[in-house]
Amino acid sequence: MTLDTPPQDEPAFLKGVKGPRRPRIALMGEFSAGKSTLANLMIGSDPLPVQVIATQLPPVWISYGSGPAAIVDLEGNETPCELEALQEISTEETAFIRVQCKEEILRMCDIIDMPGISDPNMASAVWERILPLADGVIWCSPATQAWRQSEASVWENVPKHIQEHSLLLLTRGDMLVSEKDRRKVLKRVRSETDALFAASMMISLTQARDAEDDPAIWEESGAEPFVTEFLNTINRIADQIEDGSPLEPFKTLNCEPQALVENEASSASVAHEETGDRIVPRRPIAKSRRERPTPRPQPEEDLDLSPKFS
Ligand SMILES: Nc1nc2c(ncn2[C@@H]2O[C@H](COP(=O)(O)OP(=O)(O)OP(=O)(O)O)[C@@H](O)[C@H]2O)c(=O)[nH]1
Ligand SMILES: [Mg+2]
Repeated sequence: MTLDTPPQDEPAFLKGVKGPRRPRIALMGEFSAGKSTLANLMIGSDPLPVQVIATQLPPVWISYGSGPAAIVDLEGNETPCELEALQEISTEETAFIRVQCKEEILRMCDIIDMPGISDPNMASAVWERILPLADGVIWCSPATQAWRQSEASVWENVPKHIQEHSLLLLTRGDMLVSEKDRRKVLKRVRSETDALFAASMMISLTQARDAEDDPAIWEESGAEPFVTEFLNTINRIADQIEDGSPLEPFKTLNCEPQALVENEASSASVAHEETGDRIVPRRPIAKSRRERPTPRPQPEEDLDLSPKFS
């Protein structure tokens, strides 16, 4: 595998991707490590049916917009597709599946949900050809068997400039019995991955997903430090994107946990305020995936533009 150099020329399959770009974050890891659960948690609205982002699919590239889902082949030709029919896709001929939705986090970055790294039914080329296009990776590794040799051997070939904008996320933290066990695993993994990631932390994705509006459960899940590190990472990448940051400036506002912006119009108006060119990490919000709060008018100080971690 040769992943050591950034792509000199953009591959043909990117010809439909035009204009200034957002930071691109790939979600990677072994089969069933929690990548798609994380994608849904980050995006917040479960834009894709579960089976669409399950195994044996090519990378699913999710970005801000309202266009139809499309299969993008290796030459960059796009075929609109029904998300429900994606099981029949040819992974050899497909570069990625493009999905767009208008969720707040996608104003900050594109998210690429990758297939598992050692899926016996899928050639590694399927994710290897997309990986060099990512600016950073969130590597998911189940805490119960964290950081296996197979993961380490893939990661050691990932370019340094990607590694330094990447996070190691130990998922399934809830499967470890005690806090002592969690600390022990995290300590071991940190010593084994020293300098290979910008930061590493443990999370229970299912707990974070189910936290709804309960800040205590959200905090217990480990999601809070992850969100902070994630936003710091996005900020660093945005700073380094040479062709001008396409990002909407975000404003730091103190807010209560329930103060969610669900209304796109009000969200956009605040997002356009001139507040400098950095995105500032702010307090994450747990939000129900089943019942979205009704949009309600709020004074500007109460608005929150945090990623929707439902
Ligand atoms: N208990 C627990 N279960 C989790 C956690 N994260 C993910 N899961 C479960 O693990 C299973 C696999 O999760 P996915 O998100 O589909 O994993 P994936 O990495 O996308 O899997 P592939 O795409 O098939 O490689 C699902 O049943 C999730 O609910 C976690 O933090 N705790
Ligand atoms: Mg998946």
